[in-house]
Amino acid sequence: MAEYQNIFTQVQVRAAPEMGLAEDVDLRNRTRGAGFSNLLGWFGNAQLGPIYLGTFGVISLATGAIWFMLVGASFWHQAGYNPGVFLRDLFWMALEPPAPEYGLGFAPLGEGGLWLIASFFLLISVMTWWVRTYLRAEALGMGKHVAWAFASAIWLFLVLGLIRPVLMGSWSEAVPYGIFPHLDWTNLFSLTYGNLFYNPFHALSIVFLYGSALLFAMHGATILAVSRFGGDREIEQIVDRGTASERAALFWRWTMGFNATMEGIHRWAWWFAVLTTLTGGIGILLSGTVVDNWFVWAQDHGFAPLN
Ligand code: 07D
Ligand code: 07D
Repeated sequence: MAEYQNIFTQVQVRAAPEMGLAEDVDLRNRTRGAGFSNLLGWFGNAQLGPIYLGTFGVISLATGAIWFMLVGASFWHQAGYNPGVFLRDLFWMALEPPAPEYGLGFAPLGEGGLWLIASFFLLISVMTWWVRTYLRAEALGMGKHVAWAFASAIWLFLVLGLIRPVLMGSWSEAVPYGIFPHLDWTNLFSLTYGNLFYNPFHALSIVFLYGSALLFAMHGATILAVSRFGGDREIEQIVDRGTASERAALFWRWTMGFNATMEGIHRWAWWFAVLTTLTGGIGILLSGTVVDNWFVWAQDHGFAPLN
């Protein structure tokens, strides 16, 4: 039986490109053409474009590229301008923030100043990308769910690199740019504050992270399992329940006694994802500002052994 395949689909539609809405959109900000790619078609929609750049898109891409190039230039310098060393040590090199003695002041370029400049550009890049998600949703008459979810990730990002360092009075508290060095920073953070596992907000963040994976797996699997009954048209099924929705709901009521609704499952997913970084940011913000040692804090609150 010919079935519609949801991913790695063998059927790729080819027609005139869908150019999308034109009302109230400044078309000068949008690329004119659109193409098709088989490769993209294996992963999702085969159509590439039109892409809306706009002022914020351009600022975001430009400042993001500057951040990336500054970090890369620092690595290139550290590698002694040797391509072999650069490639060999790429994952271990770091652009570090200034040392504690500089506090929140500026530092010489080679001693953290470059980290400050690069961070400024990264901040602009992430914030303008957020504005872009908000404005593009508004232009399409959509809700702002993506922008607010992204804002939750940005909250953790800001706590890690801006808000907490400012509260602690030193840029040295911020995260270095580097693949393994940022993992070393994460490990050291946990050790410095007496084992992050005893930070209840870290625990909550893990609950929502694991929960997100579980919910995503359950929802993705459920929709794939009923796509042969039209379940992948899930949004229509919210207002007009068909056999796919009925079966999907019944499956979960049979196996666990309860089912989410076709609409509600997306709210579950949204909240779980959003709460991962929202609770995480609270946990990081409290570390070193309000609580110096999470293990001792847990002892005080009766959930870590006293000796
Ligand atoms: C799959 C979407 C695509 C995004 C990707 C990331 C860069 C950075 C540039 C060195 C799911 C693109 C990466 C542009 C490289 C330069 C100049 C998202 C997807 C593919 N981390 N972290 C990674 C970041 C923090 C931790 C990988 C960023 C905290 C652990 C990647 C931030 C802590 C592990 C990465 C950030 C922390 C990682 C894969 C910012 C606590 C891993 C990420 C801006 C939360 C994993 C070697 C991924 C790994 C990993 C990027 C912050 C912990 C390099 C941009 C400080 C324990 N982190 N991270 O797929 O393999 O995300 O590390 O806040 O095990 Mg990290
Ligand atoms: C980082 C949000 C910001 C990212 C943004 C993206 C770009 C790139 C480019 C697309 C990830 C910007 C993107 C610039 C664009 C392209 C190409 C989200 C970010 C805006 N932990 N831990 C968490 C676990 C331990 C530690 C969260 C597990 C140890 C620290 C998560 C374990 C120690 C921090 C989590 C474990 C430790 C965390 C992150 C197990 C280390 C954080 C959630 C099983 C030895 C962070 C409160 C997330 C946090 C965090 C999981 C262990 C340290 C739930 C499962 C005990 C310092 N840990 N952890 O979504 O919020 O991050 O903590 O052992 O800061 Mg942890």
